Amino acid sequence: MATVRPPPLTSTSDPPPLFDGTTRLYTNYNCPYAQRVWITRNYKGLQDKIQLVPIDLQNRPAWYKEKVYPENKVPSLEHNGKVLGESLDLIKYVDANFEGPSIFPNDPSKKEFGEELISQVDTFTRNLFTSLKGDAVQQTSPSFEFLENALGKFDDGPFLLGQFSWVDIAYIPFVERFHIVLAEVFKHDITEGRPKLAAWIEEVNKIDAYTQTRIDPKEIVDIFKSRFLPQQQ
Ligand SMILES: N[C@@H](CCC(=O)N[C@@H](CS)C(=O)NCC(=O)O)C(=O)O
Repeated sequence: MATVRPPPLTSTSDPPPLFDGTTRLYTNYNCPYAQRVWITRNYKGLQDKIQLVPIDLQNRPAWYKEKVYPENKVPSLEHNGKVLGESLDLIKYVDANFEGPSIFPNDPSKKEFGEELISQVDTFTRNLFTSLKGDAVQQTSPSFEFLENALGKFDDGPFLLGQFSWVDIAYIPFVERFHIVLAEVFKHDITEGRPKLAAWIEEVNKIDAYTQTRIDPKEIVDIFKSRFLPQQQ
């Protein structure tokens, strides 16, 4: 299903009519954290209930920090007269406060393993970004081995908790980026010798709620080269 992406708001854009009862997800199309909440909104079928408000982070409107979210980051969610932030909290909040299929399993062993994987996700992403300062192929390897092992825990589906869940949503934006960058810049395929990781990426890419949030791989490579890999330019 093709969707239209509204253009990002810049320093010269007027704010939307704030706190008028509309639920708004302030986002940026290139941000992996914001992407988590965008996937959640799409997966739960909330396209008409949660409006996307993209912000140009390079040329931010002053009203965003002053009137919406003092942390001045994306994502944030305007709902019921309040603005909340932090992508992992927002996944939970959207799941708990809106209709649509749940992305949290009921099975206690899946709940427990899910919490364990979420407790590791910041370390996982930090290690990926740190690897770009050294031998990226070698230094990212333990992170992708960790995912390969995690994917072996439940055999009732190809996702991290068997069925698609918030844990897949938390990890995939970062795996998407490093899969592309390692292939394009370092000529390394992170799925080589990792069949479960390969199947997971393939299956996540069958979910419209996710594919609608993907950005052009070339743009990812350009962003990484300019921000994290100046020596590769
Ligand atoms: N811990 C936050 C991280 C959000 C974040 O770092 N967003 C970046 C964009 S990807 C941002 O807004 N950066 C703007 C800034 O730091 O000034 C979350 O999970 O939501």
